[in-house]
Amino acid sequence: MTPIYQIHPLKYRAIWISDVHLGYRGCNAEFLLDFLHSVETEYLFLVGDIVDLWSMQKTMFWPQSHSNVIRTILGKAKRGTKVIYIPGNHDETIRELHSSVFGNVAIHEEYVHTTADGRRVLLLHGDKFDAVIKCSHLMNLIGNLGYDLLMYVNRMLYKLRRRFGFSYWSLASYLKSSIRNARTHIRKFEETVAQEAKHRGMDVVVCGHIHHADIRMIDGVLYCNDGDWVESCTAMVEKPDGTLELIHWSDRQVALKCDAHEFASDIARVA
Ligand SMILES: [Mn+2]
Repeated sequence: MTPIYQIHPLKYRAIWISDVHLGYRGCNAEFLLDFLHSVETEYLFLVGDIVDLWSMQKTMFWPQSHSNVIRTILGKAKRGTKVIYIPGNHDETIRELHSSVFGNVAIHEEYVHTTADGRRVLLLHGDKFDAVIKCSHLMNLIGNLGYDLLMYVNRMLYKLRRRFGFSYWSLASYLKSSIRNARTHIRKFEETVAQEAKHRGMDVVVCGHIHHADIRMIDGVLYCNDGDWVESCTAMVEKPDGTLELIHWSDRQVALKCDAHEFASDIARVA
Protein backbone atom coordinates (compact mmCIF):
# COMPACT_ATOMS: atom_id res chain seq x y z
CA MET A 1 0.00 0.00 0.00
CA THR A 2 1.28 3.48 -0.84
CA PRO A 3 1.97 5.47 2.32
CA ILE A 4 -0.48 8.34 2.78
CA TYR A 5 2.25 11.02 2.65
CA GLN A 6 3.26 9.90 -0.84
CA ILE A 7 -0.26 10.63 -2.04
CA HIS A 8 -0.41 13.90 -0.06
CA PRO A 9 3.18 15.08 0.40
CA LEU A 10 3.90 17.77 2.97
CA LYS A 11 4.35 20.98 0.98
CA TYR A 12 6.94 23.50 2.13
CA ARG A 13 8.47 26.57 0.59
CA ALA A 14 11.93 25.73 1.91
CA ILE A 15 13.67 22.96 3.80
CA TRP A 16 17.02 23.09 5.59
CA ILE A 17 18.97 19.98 6.51
CA SER A 18 22.57 19.62 7.67
CA ASP A 19 24.99 17.30 9.43
CA VAL A 20 23.76 14.21 7.59
CA HIS A 21 27.26 12.65 7.64
CA LEU A 22 26.85 10.28 4.68
CA GLY A 23 29.77 7.84 4.70
CA TYR A 24 29.72 7.67 8.48
CA ARG A 25 28.29 4.69 10.35
CA GLY A 26 26.15 6.87 12.63
CA CYS A 27 24.16 8.47 9.79
CA ASN A 28 20.40 7.80 9.93
CA ALA A 29 19.99 7.66 6.14
CA GLU A 30 16.75 5.64 6.30
CA PHE A 31 14.98 8.33 8.35
CA LEU A 32 16.26 11.02 6.03
CA LEU A 33 15.05 9.11 2.96
CA ASP A 34 11.64 8.73 4.55
CA PHE A 35 11.58 12.47 5.23
CA LEU A 36 12.73 13.43 1.72
CA HIS A 37 10.11 11.14 0.15
CA SER A 38 7.39 12.72 2.29
CA VAL A 39 7.97 16.34 1.36
CA GLU A 40 7.78 18.68 -1.59
CA THR A 41 9.66 21.93 -1.53
CA GLU A 42 10.62 24.88 -3.69
CA TYR A 43 14.03 25.30 -2.04
CA LEU A 44 16.22 22.64 -0.44
CA PHE A 45 19.16 23.99 1.52
CA LEU A 46 21.96 21.61 2.45
CA VAL A 47 23.69 23.40 5.31
CA GLY A 48 26.94 21.43 5.49
CA ASP A 49 28.44 18.14 6.64
CA ILE A 50 26.22 16.30 4.16
CA VAL A 51 29.02 13.91 3.23
CA ASP A 52 31.53 13.04 5.95
CA LEU A 53 34.79 13.00 4.02
CA TRP A 54 36.80 12.91 7.29
CA SER A 55 35.18 9.68 8.37
CA MET A 56 35.50 8.14 4.90
CA GLN A 57 39.24 8.79 4.94
CA LYS A 58 39.50 6.76 8.15
CA THR A 59 37.04 3.96 7.36
CA MET A 60 35.24 3.41 4.08
CA PHE A 61 31.55 2.97 4.82
CA TRP A 62 28.98 3.49 2.07
CA PRO A 63 25.75 1.44 2.13
CA GLN A 64 23.12 1.67 -0.61
CA SER A 65 20.92 3.94 1.52
CA HIS A 66 23.64 6.62 1.43
CA SER A 67 23.67 6.56 -2.39
CA ASN A 68 19.87 6.73 -2.30
CA VAL A 69 19.98 9.97 -0.28
CA ILE A 70 22.16 11.60 -2.95
CA ARG A 71 19.99 10.18 -5.73
CA THR A 72 16.82 11.49 -4.05
CA ILE A 73 18.29 14.98 -3.62
CA LEU A 74 19.47 15.07 -7.27
CA GLY A 75 16.05 13.78 -8.32
CA LYS A 76 14.37 16.69 -6.57
CA ALA A 77 16.81 19.11 -8.19
CA LYS A 78 15.96 17.64 -11.60
CA ARG A 79 12.22 18.00 -10.97
CA GLY A 80 12.54 21.72 -10.19
CA THR A 81 13.54 22.08 -6.52
CA LYS A 82 16.24 24.72 -6.17
CA VAL A 83 18.99 22.88 -4.27
CA ILE A 84 21.66 25.00 -2.60
CA TYR A 85 24.64 23.30 -0.99
CA ILE A 86 26.68 25.12 1.65
CA PRO A 87 29.57 22.78 2.56
CA GLY A 88 30.63 22.35 6.17
CA ASN A 89 33.91 21.27 7.76
CA HIS A 90 33.42 17.53 7.15
CA ASP A 91 32.85 18.21 3.45
CA GLU A 92 35.04 21.30 3.21
CA THR A 93 36.89 20.19 0.06
CA ILE A 94 33.61 20.87 -1.75
CA ARG A 95 33.96 24.51 -0.67
CA GLU A 96 36.58 24.93 -3.36
CA LEU A 97 33.76 24.51 -5.88
CA HIS A 98 31.76 27.44 -4.52
CA SER A 99 29.76 29.51 -7.02
CA SER A 100 29.50 26.51 -9.39
CA VAL A 101 26.45 24.47 -10.34
CA PHE A 102 26.46 20.66 -10.65
CA GLY A 103 23.38 18.81 -11.84
CA ASN A 104 21.12 21.69 -10.72
CA VAL A 105 22.85 21.91 -7.32
CA ALA A 106 24.39 25.32 -6.66
CA ILE A 107 27.32 25.46 -4.26
CA HIS A 108 27.84 28.50 -2.06
CA GLU A 109 29.98 29.28 0.99
CA GLU A 110 27.10 31.23 2.51
CA TYR A 111 23.71 32.24 1.19
CA VAL A 112 20.92 34.73 1.82
CA HIS A 113 17.35 33.54 1.41
CA THR A 114 14.20 35.67 1.64
CA THR A 115 11.16 34.10 3.26
CA ALA A 116 7.62 34.44 1.86
CA ASP A 117 6.94 37.10 4.53
CA GLY A 118 10.00 39.09 3.45
CA ARG A 119 12.53 38.21 6.17
CA ARG A 120 16.21 37.96 5.25
CA VAL A 121 17.75 34.65 6.26
CA LEU A 122 21.51 34.13 6.49
CA LEU A 123 22.63 30.55 5.86
CA LEU A 124 25.97 29.24 7.06
CA HIS A 125 27.26 25.96 8.46
CA GLY A 126 28.83 27.45 11.58
CA ASP A 127 32.28 25.88 11.79
CA LYS A 128 33.97 29.21 11.12
CA PHE A 129 33.21 30.10 14.74
CA ASP A 130 35.18 27.10 16.04
CA ALA A 131 38.20 29.27 16.74
CA VAL A 132 36.05 31.36 19.07
CA ILE A 133 34.17 28.46 20.62
CA LYS A 134 35.84 25.15 21.24
CA CYS A 135 33.31 22.33 21.37
CA SER A 136 34.63 18.80 21.12
CA HIS A 137 32.90 15.60 20.12
CA LEU A 138 33.99 14.20 23.51
CA MET A 139 31.52 16.57 25.11
CA ASN A 140 28.69 15.33 22.91
CA LEU A 141 29.61 11.79 23.84
CA ILE A 142 29.66 12.64 27.52
CA GLY A 143 26.23 14.19 27.21
CA ASN A 144 24.86 10.89 25.95
CA LEU A 145 26.35 8.71 28.67
CA GLY A 146 23.90 7.40 31.23
CA TYR A 147 24.48 8.43 34.81
CA ASP A 148 24.50 4.85 36.16
CA LEU A 149 27.04 3.77 33.61
CA LEU A 150 29.08 6.80 34.48
CA MET A 151 29.04 5.98 38.20
CA TYR A 152 29.98 2.37 37.45
CA VAL A 153 32.96 3.43 35.33
CA ASN A 154 33.85 5.91 38.05
CA ARG A 155 33.95 3.13 40.68
CA MET A 156 36.00 0.81 38.47
CA LEU A 157 38.45 3.57 37.70
CA TYR A 158 38.81 4.36 41.40
CA LYS A 159 39.57 0.71 42.22
CA LEU A 160 42.08 0.54 39.42
CA ARG A 161 43.80 3.74 40.41
CA ARG A 162 43.94 2.62 44.06
CA ARG A 163 45.52 -0.69 43.09
CA PHE A 164 48.27 1.14 41.27
CA GLY A 165 48.72 3.60 44.12
CA PHE A 166 47.19 6.63 42.42
CA SER A 167 45.14 9.12 44.35
CA TYR A 168 41.37 9.45 44.00
CA TRP A 169 40.20 11.26 40.88
CA SER A 170 36.56 11.55 40.08
CA LEU A 171 35.67 10.85 36.48
CA ALA A 172 32.09 11.75 37.40
CA SER A 173 32.89 15.25 38.57
CA TYR A 174 35.24 15.74 35.65
CA LEU A 175 32.47 14.76 33.25
CA LYS A 176 29.89 16.83 35.08
CA SER A 177 32.00 19.94 34.70
CA SER A 178 32.55 19.04 31.04
CA ILE A 179 28.79 18.79 30.46
CA ARG A 180 28.44 22.20 32.07
CA ASN A 181 31.16 23.43 29.73
CA ALA A 182 29.41 21.86 26.75
CA ARG A 183 26.22 23.76 27.60
CA THR A 184 28.22 26.97 27.92
CA HIS A 185 29.85 26.28 24.55
CA ILE A 186 26.52 25.68 22.84
CA ARG A 187 25.17 28.94 24.28
CA LYS A 188 28.31 30.79 23.19
CA PHE A 189 28.03 29.34 19.68
CA GLU A 190 24.38 30.37 19.40
CA GLU A 191 25.07 33.90 20.60
CA THR A 192 28.06 34.32 18.26
CA VAL A 193 26.07 33.15 15.23
CA ALA A 194 23.15 35.44 16.11
CA GLN A 195 25.53 38.36 16.61
CA GLU A 196 27.06 37.84 13.16
CA ALA A 197 23.59 37.74 11.58
CA LYS A 198 22.53 40.89 13.41
CA HIS A 199 25.74 42.64 12.40
CA ARG A 200 24.92 41.84 8.77
CA GLY A 201 21.39 43.20 9.06
CA MET A 202 19.62 39.81 8.85
CA ASP A 203 16.33 38.88 10.49
CA VAL A 204 17.00 35.15 10.70
CA VAL A 205 20.05 32.86 10.69
CA VAL A 206 20.01 29.13 9.89
CA CYS A 207 23.06 27.03 10.73
CA GLY A 208 24.02 23.51 11.80
CA HIS A 209 27.37 22.15 12.96
CA ILE A 210 26.78 21.63 16.70
CA HIS A 211 24.10 18.93 16.29
CA HIS A 212 21.77 20.83 18.59
CA ALA A 213 18.50 21.85 16.93
CA ASP A 214 16.82 24.98 18.16
CA ILE A 215 14.71 27.94 17.10
CA ARG A 216 14.52 31.00 19.32
CA MET A 217 15.05 34.75 19.41
CA ILE A 218 18.54 35.83 20.42
CA ASP A 219 19.14 39.56 20.65
CA GLY A 220 16.58 40.47 17.98
CA VAL A 221 17.59 37.73 15.51
CA LEU A 222 15.71 34.47 15.04
CA TYR A 223 18.38 31.82 15.62
CA CYS A 224 17.62 28.52 13.88
CA ASN A 225 19.75 25.41 14.06
CA ASP A 226 18.43 22.62 11.85
CA GLY A 227 20.08 19.91 14.01
CA ASP A 228 21.41 16.72 12.40
CA TRP A 229 20.65 13.24 11.06
CA VAL A 230 23.04 11.38 13.33
CA GLU A 231 21.42 11.93 16.71
CA SER A 232 18.20 13.88 16.43
CA CYS A 233 16.83 13.59 12.83
CA THR A 234 15.64 17.17 12.56
CA ALA A 235 15.02 19.66 9.77
CA MET A 236 14.03 23.30 9.57
CA VAL A 237 11.12 24.13 7.27
CA GLU A 238 9.46 27.24 5.88
CA LYS A 239 5.73 26.97 5.36
CA PRO A 240 4.07 28.68 2.35
CA ASP A 241 3.21 31.71 4.52
CA GLY A 242 6.85 32.15 5.61
CA THR A 243 6.52 30.64 9.10
CA LEU A 244 9.62 28.74 10.16
CA GLU A 245 9.37 25.49 12.05
CA LEU A 246 11.66 22.82 13.41
CA ILE A 247 10.63 19.30 12.45
CA HIS A 248 11.60 16.16 14.31
CA TRP A 249 11.52 13.13 12.06
CA SER A 250 12.05 9.75 13.60
CA ASP A 251 9.24 7.22 13.59
CA ARG A 252 6.74 10.06 13.82
CA GLN A 253 7.11 13.61 12.63
CA VAL A 254 6.53 16.32 15.16
CA ALA A 255 6.92 20.05 14.98
CA LEU A 256 9.26 20.76 17.87
CA LYS A 257 9.03 24.51 17.83
CA CYS A 258 7.61 27.17 15.61
CA ASP A 259 8.74 30.79 15.40
CA ALA A 260 5.18 31.95 15.97
CA HIS A 261 5.53 30.54 19.48
CA GLU A 262 9.17 31.19 20.10
CA PHE A 263 8.75 31.82 23.81
CA ALA A 264 6.67 28.73 24.48
CA SER A 265 8.48 26.74 27.13
CA ASP A 266 6.50 23.56 26.84
CA ILE A 267 7.88 21.82 23.78
CA ALA A 268 5.94 18.78 22.73
CA ARG A 269 8.58 16.13 22.19
CA VAL A 270 7.90 12.62 21.02
CA ALA A 271 10.80 10.29 21.78
MN1 LIG B 1 30.29 20.59 11.12
